Amino acid sequence: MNVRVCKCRFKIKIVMVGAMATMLLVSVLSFFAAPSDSIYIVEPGPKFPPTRGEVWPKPQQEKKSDYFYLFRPDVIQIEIVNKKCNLLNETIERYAEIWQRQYMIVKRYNNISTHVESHDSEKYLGVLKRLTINMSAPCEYYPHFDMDESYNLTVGANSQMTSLSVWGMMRAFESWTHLLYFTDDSKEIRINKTEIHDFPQYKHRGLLLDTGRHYLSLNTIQKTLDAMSINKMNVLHWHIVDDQSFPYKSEILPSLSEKGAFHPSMVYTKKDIKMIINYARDRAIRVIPEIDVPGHTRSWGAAYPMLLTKCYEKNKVIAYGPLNPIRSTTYKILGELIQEVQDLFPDRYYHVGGDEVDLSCWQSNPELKEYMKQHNLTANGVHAMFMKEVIGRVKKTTVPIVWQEVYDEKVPISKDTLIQVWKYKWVDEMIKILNSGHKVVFSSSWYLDYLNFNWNSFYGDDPRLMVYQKKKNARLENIVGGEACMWGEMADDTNVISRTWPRTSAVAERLWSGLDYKHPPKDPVTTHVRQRIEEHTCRMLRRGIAAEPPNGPGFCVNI
Ligand code: CP6
Repeated sequence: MNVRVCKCRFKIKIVMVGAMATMLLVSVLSFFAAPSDSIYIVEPGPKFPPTRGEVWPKPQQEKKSDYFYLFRPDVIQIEIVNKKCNLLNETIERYAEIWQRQYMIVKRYNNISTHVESHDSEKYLGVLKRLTINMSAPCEYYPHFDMDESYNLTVGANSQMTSLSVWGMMRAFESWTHLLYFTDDSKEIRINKTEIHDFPQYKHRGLLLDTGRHYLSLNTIQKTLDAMSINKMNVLHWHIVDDQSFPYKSEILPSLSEKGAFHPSMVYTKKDIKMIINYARDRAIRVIPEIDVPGHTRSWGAAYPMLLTKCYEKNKVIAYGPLNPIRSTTYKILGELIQEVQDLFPDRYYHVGGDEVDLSCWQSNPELKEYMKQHNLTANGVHAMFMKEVIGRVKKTTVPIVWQEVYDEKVPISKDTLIQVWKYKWVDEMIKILNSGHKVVFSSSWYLDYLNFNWNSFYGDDPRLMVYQKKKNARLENIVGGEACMWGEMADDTNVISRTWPRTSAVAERLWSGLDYKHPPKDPVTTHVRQRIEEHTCRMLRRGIAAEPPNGPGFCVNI
C-alpha cells in the first residue's frame, strides 16, 4: 500500500509493509473518511516562518520599502571616498567574500538558459550597480570603550554607507549583509530599498567565555568572534583561567601552565592570544582579559602551592583555598603576571576578578586569624585589602573592571571602574552603585549555562528599564552595558557555540537597540521578533555558526 504524505512543496513517499500497519491505517482512514490514496498528516509548516532581510539587532531608525534591487556581487562597484585605511579595505574584502559565497548558492540553483531576472515584478528596480563608502574620521587601530559605532546606510539608486569611524563601517557592512535575502526558489539575492540611521544604546555589549573549566580551541574562539560581529557585540570578556586549569602560557612564569594546564597542548601562547586579539579587532571587538583573584585560583597551586591559603577544620588542613593575602610572594607573582598580561592585551580595561572568595577558609587559617586579630580586620576586610593591592598593581592608565563583591566590600575604586553585577537582587544593587556615582555592567539575567533559560527570557531584560521602574531619577547613563556569561563547567568545543547562539542574540539586540524605558512594551517578544530571530539563526548557520533552533519546528535553506 502506498501512502502519500504531503508537506508543503515536498512530497515524501512512505511505503508501509505488513498486515498490522495496513490494518491500522485502514481504520484511521475510515474514521476520518479521507481519500484513500492521500492523507495530510504533517503540520503545514513552521509556526514562525523567517522574515526576509531584517537586520538584527534592530536598527534605531529604519525606513523600508517593498521595492527591491537585485544584488549581484559580481556587478556592484564599490567606491571608497576617504583616505587610506587598511582596516577598512580588509573589511570590504571580508564582506565581499561573504557576499560571493552567498552568490555561489544562487549560481548553483540557476540554469542560465532558464534564468529570468525579476523583470516581471512591478517592484523591481534593477540590478544594484554602485555602493559608495564614506568614512570621515581618520583610521583607528584598536577598538575601544568610546569608539563610534554609528552609521548611516542607504540602499537606492545611489547606495551609500557613511560613518565617522572604521568601527561604524563594520557595523554598516554587517547590516547591509542582513538586508540581503534569497527568493523562494533561491535563484536570486534581493535587497529592498532602505534607509537606516543606527547607533548602539549601550557601549559595552559583551560575552564572557570561560576557558578555565574546559579548554576552547582557537577555532571555537574565532567562531565565537564571528558570531559576535554578526550580532554587533563588541567585548569578548576572556575569563582565561580558573580553579580547574591554567591555560594562559606565561613567559615569565612558565610553570603556571606547565603544571596547571589540563594538557601541554591546551594552552594559549602569546602568539595565539595576539592572533585572537587581531581577529577580534578586525570585527570591532575588544578583548578584555580576566585573571580572577583571589578566589577561583586553585590551578595556580599546581606550580605554586605556597600561594594558596590552607583551609583548616579542627586543627587539620583539609583543602587549599583562595590566594594567600598576607604573603608578599603572592603580590610579587601576581604583579608580574598582571604586567605581562597587560603588555599583551591592548585594551585599556582589565578585569581584576574578585568574585566568590571562600572567606571561611581565610577564617579557618591560624596564621590569618592572628593577622586579622592584630589588624582588627574581618575576612571581608582582608578581601578588600587584597583587591586594593591588586588594583594598585595594574597600569596607571588602566581602567579596572570588578565583580560586584569588590564594590560591596567597600574597596576604594575610581568612578570610571566598571562594576559587573551578577548576583540576585540586582535592581537594588544597581541603584546602590549608581547612587554612589559608579558605573555598571549588567549580567545577572544573562547566564547561558542554565539550559532552562531560553532567548525569550533574556530578551526583555533591559537593565536601564529595570532600574527606571524602581527609581526614576537614577543615573541610567552609568549603566554602560552588559555581558552574557558562558561559564564553562558544562561547555566545551562540542557544544559551546550552540549553547551561546542564538540565545546571546537576544542579549545583543537588547544592548544595541535598547527598550523605550518610559513606554515599555507589555511583551517585548512579539511574533515578529520570533520570526526575525528565526531568519537571524538561519543567517548564522549560513555563515558557519552552529546556532540552535530558537522556536521549535522549522527549517533553514541555503546554508
Ligand atoms: N565561575 C566563576 C562561575 C561563577 C562565578 N565565577 C558563577 C557563579 C554562580 C553562578 C554562575 C556563575 N561559575 N569564576 C561568579 C561570577 Cl549562578
